[in-house]
Amino acid sequence: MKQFEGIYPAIITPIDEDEEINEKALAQVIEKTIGQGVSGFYVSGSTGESFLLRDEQRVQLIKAVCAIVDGRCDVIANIGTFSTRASIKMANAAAECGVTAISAVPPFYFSYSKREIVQYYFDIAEASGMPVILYNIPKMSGVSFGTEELVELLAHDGIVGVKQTTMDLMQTEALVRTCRDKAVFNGHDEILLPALSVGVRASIGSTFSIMADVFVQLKKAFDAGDMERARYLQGKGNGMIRTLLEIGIFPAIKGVLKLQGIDCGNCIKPFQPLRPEDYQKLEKALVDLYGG
Ligand code: NGF
Repeated sequence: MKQFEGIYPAIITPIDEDEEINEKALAQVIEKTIGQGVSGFYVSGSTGESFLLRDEQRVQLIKAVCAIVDGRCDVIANIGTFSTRASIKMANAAAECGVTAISAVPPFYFSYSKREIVQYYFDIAEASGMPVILYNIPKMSGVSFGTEELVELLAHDGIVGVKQTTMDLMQTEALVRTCRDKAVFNGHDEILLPALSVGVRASIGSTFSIMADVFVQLKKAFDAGDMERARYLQGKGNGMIRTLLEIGIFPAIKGVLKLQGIDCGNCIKPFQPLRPEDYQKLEKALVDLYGG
């Protein structure tokens, strides 16, 4: 079974003024982060504003990322959407684009039963034949997976991992220990170091698009047993994350990329453009992170 290890930016979706995908900026973000040592990309996720994109835009995005990456690292595509049938259609399209694996946010809005959610994942895995990574993001999806439920899902041959966008490190530790042949991804960048300490080997995160180097170095320091440096780097990253969260994480990430010289446009409305005072805060956070 494929081993997933390292830092995976949950990539933003650059758009132009008409809210169409800007593939040139996408390529710039990908090249910058590959240069910083990432292991792959998580595309069409929350950070990618996937639920604000039209279906054909999601496919365009996945196709563009696969073409730009061109086999240099992994591409994981979130294909989850409102119905099982639509998710399978998106999974098949992603498979044709050449992704390494697919991932799926649980079905939301209607409060589905556990039985319905489990079957949703089994149906996607069986119909697509693609390796599936579960997407545990209770804060946004409203679906709180229990540990036993995740273990049951992970027992399926087609389900190869889970992305834990939760602060529940007790659950993450239990999954790493119990499901040894599966990939457990950390999903909150601000707790990468604690997640590594419970045995996690890979992390998917939105802020890696702007500071992958910090987190690549953090993991290297952890692996070398240099805890002082690992803690220092987590603290550096968290300084930036505090500012991003204060402003609004996804618009703020695009704001930082703009300050770094890559104009990815705004987020899709109803997200609002950043204000001058937001840029001032981001400029300061960048100086604190990388120096003047
Ligand atoms: O933004 C959220 C919402 N989570 C992201 C990440 O898990 C999203 C996380 O990096 C993701 O993987 C995706 O795009 O699908 C946070 O932004 C970061 O830890 C700051 O809190 O929970």
